[in-house]
Amino acid sequence: MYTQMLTVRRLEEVANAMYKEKIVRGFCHLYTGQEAVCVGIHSAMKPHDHLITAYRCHGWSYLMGIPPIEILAELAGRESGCQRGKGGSMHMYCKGFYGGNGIVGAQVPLGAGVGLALKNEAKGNVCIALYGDGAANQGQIFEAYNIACLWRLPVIFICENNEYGMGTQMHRSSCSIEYYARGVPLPGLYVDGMDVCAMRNAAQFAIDFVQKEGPMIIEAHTYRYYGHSMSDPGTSYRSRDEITQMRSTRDAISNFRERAIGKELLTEEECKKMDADIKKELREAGEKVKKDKEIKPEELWADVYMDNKEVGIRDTVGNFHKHFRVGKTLEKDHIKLKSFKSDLSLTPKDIPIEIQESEAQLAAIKEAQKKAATKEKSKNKEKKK
Ligand SMILES: Cc1ncc(C[n+]2csc(CCOP(=O)(O)OP(=O)(O)O)c2C)c(N)n1
Ligand SMILES: [Mg+2]
Repeated sequence: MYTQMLTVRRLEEVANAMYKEKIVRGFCHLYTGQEAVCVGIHSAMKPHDHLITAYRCHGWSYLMGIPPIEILAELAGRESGCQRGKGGSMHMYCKGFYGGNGIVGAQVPLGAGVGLALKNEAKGNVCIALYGDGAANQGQIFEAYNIACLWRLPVIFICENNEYGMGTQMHRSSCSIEYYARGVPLPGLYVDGMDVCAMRNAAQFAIDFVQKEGPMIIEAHTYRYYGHSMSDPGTSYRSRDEITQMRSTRDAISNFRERAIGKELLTEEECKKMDADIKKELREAGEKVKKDKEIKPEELWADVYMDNKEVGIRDTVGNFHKHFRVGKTLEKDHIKLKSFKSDLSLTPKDIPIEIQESEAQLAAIKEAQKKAATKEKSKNKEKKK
């Protein structure tokens, strides 16, 4: 758990540096400060458990099985990225890990849906759906609680309360900051999210509980050290003192290190060596990624859906893009509802109307281009004459 927490922290340091060098473009939300939440929960999860989170997802991507070098490559938009550079910071996925979601709160009902699939599969696994204090007041969160409770879905709803939603402090956005108690009749646990052992214990309890009793909530009280995203210095709505205070008294990594050394599970030297090795490995990964290339433009519309039922991609008017797959396929591994049968026998008459329209438009465009070319030819002929 110590190496994992350090890896998450150093990974974000490399991401931060790559962003400042303009190698990472677009969005980038760092998880620094919150490492105990992901590492503690992950250490209690079974390999067949599933998870979905919001956009602060680099740490989770690593823990769910994406190698750090593929995460850095994804951030840099390179071909060797876990999504071939097309997802970027907020959209990373692997077996049992459904991202990486940029729409605040949207991952919570999705997580309940994954829970429904798992219940149908009846293999005794659970889905964990994480969201922030900033998402906790949305209607869809309560709708997801409700249906998950009615259907006794094996879902753990985890509110990562880092005290801020962008620049808004929790007291200003929520009339009750007891996020663990807001899902009545769902039971809730309040946990120190800066303590990796507490997070592990809570997750162990919850994984067992939700399989037997249905969903529950965990509030992980944590803190983010950097601003909301790379474009936010993070000091206009909170004081530098507050951040320094958190880092020096509640830091998950240094507190765990002291505890482990105190109990003679680790030595100071071992800790230093682990840190140096991880730093070196990640720095080298960052350098390697910079030399990688981006995908070719025609791959932009590949891998749009996994089980696509339509031959063409809707609304790509004028450019009739077909579904095709280039990236790694997860098809064999993903969960399928028992009642769900994908339609593999599509015949032309089954092609949805939008695509037929699009085909007709494409034909019209081709016709117009042909006409224009003939006109151009005859013009040139005239000129020559
Ligand atoms: C539906 C929706 N509304 C607004 C936004 C803009 N937005 C991005 S992050 C954010 C704050 C979320 O805060 P929180 O859930 O506490 O997560 P944290 O950033 O603290 O991890 C908002 C409002 C969005 N992405 N999606
Ligand atoms: Mg927050």
